[in-house]
Amino acid sequence: MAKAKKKSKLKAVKTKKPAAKKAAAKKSNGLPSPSKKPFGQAGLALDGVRILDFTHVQSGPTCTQLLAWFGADVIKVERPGVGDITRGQLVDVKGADSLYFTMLNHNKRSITIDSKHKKGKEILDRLIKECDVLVENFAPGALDRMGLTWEHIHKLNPRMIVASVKGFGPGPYEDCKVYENVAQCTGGSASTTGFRDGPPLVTGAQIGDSGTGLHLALGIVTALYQRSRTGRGQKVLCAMQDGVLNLARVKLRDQQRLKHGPLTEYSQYGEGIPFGDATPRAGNDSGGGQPGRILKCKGAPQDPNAYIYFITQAPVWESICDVIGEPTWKTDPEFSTPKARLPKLNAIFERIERWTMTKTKFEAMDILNKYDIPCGPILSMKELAEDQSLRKTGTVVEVDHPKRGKYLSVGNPIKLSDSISKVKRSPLLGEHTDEILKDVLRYSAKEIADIKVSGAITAPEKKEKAA
Ligand code: CAO
Repeated sequence: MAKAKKKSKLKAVKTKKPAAKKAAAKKSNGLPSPSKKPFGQAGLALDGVRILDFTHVQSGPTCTQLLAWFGADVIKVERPGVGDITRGQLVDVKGADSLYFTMLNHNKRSITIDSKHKKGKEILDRLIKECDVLVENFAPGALDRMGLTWEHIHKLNPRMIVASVKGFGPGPYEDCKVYENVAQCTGGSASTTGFRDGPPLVTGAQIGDSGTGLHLALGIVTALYQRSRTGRGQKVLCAMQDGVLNLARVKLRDQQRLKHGPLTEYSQYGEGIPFGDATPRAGNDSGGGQPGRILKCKGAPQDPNAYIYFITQAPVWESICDVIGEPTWKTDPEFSTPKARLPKLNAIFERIERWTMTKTKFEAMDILNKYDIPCGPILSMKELAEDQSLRKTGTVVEVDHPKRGKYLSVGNPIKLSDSISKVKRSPLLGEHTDEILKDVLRYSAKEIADIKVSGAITAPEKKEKAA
């Protein structure tokens, strides 16, 4: 009897197990149970993802650098002897890779392959089979001319995601080569940047290149996520014009508002200057509904960065009046409401500037912050490079390089609590060619020796010298 009881108990346990498992899986959405490892010690977010990095200059490299910081194995393919053209552009230390290159290619491995050489093509095909994502930002058609069409890649590896940056999407300009400032101009940024009475301006922030690289990185991780469900890769395309327009979307908002009357938060409204049929340049006016300007502080204009951005946010208007010494403006109907202030913004900001000019930008920041008045000092690159809080968070990092010594770089600006980026120096040209041929592509020592003499991974000049 006791035996029978035991048996039935066992049976009950046996039958319960799969059901319990199923319920647990349902509860966790099919995900593994939460890691017991401390945060930051469970590997990196993109561990196991391998990227065939065919990028150069800035837009593509910013994308693959981000993926590398998140743990992807990024294999940068470069032309033998030359490499990414930026290695030799804006050189500051003779004989060393330029900062242009080193600051855009951290945490990657470099392999040199002549993609137009027969043996080079064979190596590339092998790499395609081993990688999850191919990222490129060649001129339109260049990848196809190498023989690496979508059909060819997809046949070799149906799981491959092929991600591209181009200047323009399909349309009249799709065949054009594009650099940063061209994208800023064609994406609507330049026409809306600068002062109304001056020419269009480009911005210092590289919204065309680095901005599009960011868009592409998001496209890639999204495609990787979809692949975990569908099992297949797809094409990801980010056109620089589209990326800039996306970042300038508030200006397309204003374009449509024009149909319904003047843009009252623009200084030109208060100055009585009529609006045309396109979003005008707005100087340093705030892009949102809260009027803002860049104002001089103590030391300006001799010090080109002794300025502060000051926002006259409506909820803190009374504090602003007290701080600048105009307490009557709190109740004066000419100044007390946002609507009443709009036509007088020039006069209001002139008065505020008379106050900011009595303070350094940091003193002004300290005082204004006590009252929650939104503001920000204009920080120079020198000040940012020396900022200790940015060093602490890893946003500004010091990196050591065998040929140039120590240099500063911008680390990963995206902080994940369970995938902590460590910035490693950029690779020397072809530094990892041998290890990738051996460990990733599993070529034998004899095969590697044959590849070396084939000319597929070495520059023609070097071959001549050796002969
Ligand atoms: N082995 C052999 N050949 C290689 C190679 C390798 N490893 N890597 C590149 N090449 C070849 C390409 O195949 C191409 O040859 P073809 O013209 O015969 O097809 C050639 O190098 C030049 O490539 P490219 O046209 O892309 O380079 P470019 O300097 O003339 O143009 C750029 C640069 C950026 C304007 C262009 O690549 C482009 O428009 N890219 C898309 C938009 C973009 O990313 N712009 C931002 C750049 S950052 O400001």
